[in-house]
Amino acid sequence: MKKVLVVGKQNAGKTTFVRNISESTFAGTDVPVLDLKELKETGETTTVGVEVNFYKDIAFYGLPGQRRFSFLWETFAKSFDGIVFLHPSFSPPEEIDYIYSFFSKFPSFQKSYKMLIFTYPEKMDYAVVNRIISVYDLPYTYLNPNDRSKLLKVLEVIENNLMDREDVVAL
Ligand SMILES: Nc1nc2c(ncn2[C@@H]2O[C@H](COP(=O)(O)OP(=O)(O)OP(=O)(O)O)[C@@H](O)[C@H]2O)c(=O)[nH]1
Ligand SMILES: [Mg+2]
Repeated sequence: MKKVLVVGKQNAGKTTFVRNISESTFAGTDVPVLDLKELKETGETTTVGVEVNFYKDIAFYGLPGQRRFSFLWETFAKSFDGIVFLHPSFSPPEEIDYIYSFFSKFPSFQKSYKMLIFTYPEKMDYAVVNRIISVYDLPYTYLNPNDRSKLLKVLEVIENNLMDREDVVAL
């Protein structure tokens, strides 16, 4: 069983990505977001634990986007075969810079399959996307993770790139 981490900032689309692999096998940990001024729910949700789903023999782990849950990133970063960075096409790069530097410190990172996925393709900011592509030099694509047929194509690419890699050994 291969292990792929799905990381990225809050609202990048990680839960949507992991859930749409297959609704029936999804295990999630979202809770409603509270507006602390109004003391009412905003109608949005955020992930407060780790979510998981399976595509063939690959386990996808969606990690929470908020930095206050980065103790969970730590645990899951100990061993992985692939890492998918989701980033909204219009968001300044600070958060992906932070997340990339966090995960790149772990021994699994170097040999892992890495991919950049720009979400919200309809809101694309070329300056942002070009800056990120040029800094990280990783395979990348655009995807609204609500678009399941495109998501399945992306999963196939990830699977093909993971196949001929050795399983990672936890250190
Ligand atoms: N229009 C559009 N909406 C998107 C896209 N990706 C995600 N969304 C929506 O954005 C909202 C938040 O998406 P989530 O998948 O919950 O985001 P997340 O990355 O899991 O966020 P956290 O768990 O808080 O870190 C949902 O309503 C999604 O349907 C996209 O590419 N385009
Ligand atoms: Mg989430």
